[in-house]
Amino acid sequence: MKNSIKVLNLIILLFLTTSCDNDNIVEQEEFTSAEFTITGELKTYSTIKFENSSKLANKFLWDFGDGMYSREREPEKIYTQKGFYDISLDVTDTTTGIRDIRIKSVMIEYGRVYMRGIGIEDFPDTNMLGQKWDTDSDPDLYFELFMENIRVVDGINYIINDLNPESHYVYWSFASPYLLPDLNKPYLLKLFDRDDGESESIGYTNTVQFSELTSDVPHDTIEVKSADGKIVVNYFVEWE
Ligand SMILES: [Ca+2]
Ligand SMILES: [Ca+2]
Repeated sequence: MKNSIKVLNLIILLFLTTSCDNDNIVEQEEFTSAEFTITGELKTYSTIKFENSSKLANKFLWDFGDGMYSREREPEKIYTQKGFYDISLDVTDTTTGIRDIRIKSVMIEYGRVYMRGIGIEDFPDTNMLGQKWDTDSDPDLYFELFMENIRVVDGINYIINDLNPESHYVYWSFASPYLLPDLNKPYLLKLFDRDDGESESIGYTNTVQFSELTSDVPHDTIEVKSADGKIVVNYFVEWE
């Protein structure tokens, strides 16, 4: 009898232990937890998407770290300022009242570049034949800005006639800042002299990709030269 009670106790103990273990496993697997991933370019004025992979939660509160909040399950977000942001997702299972929070930090870089003017620091005195740009008077200068093979700014309206030959410095300020449509494409500037309705090429600069410059401390001016170094151009830019 004594032995059989012992065996029974052991069986009950085993059963309890097993069922306890099972309960624990079930609880751990189905515990409310907050989790998310961030997709998209981490740049200002880019749409960033938040994929919500939280478990056992039906109430969500997103804090984007810039004073903005959302209660959507999978919100989208556009940052307009460069900086570090702590993004938190606070989830609740309203039936159990269990809550969890997940925080991730992101660095948002500049996503926009405006050009507000172009400065010509220098250009050659003469053409390839060694002739002056203008036989009767001083050179007459204008530019065209290209993105790949597309002319994005036609500077013919900004032409400066009869430049002082002693000073090759010219600064063109745009009436309204020009937003560069694609920072990943190469930009270059072509310079022309114009007489009697005909344009003569002075030359063009090396290309610059503004996307390579957006992670750095932003500069107000970016200097670009021609391959032979005779044309020196400054882009005056603003970052956003
Ligand atoms: Ca000329
Ligand atoms: Ca002239």
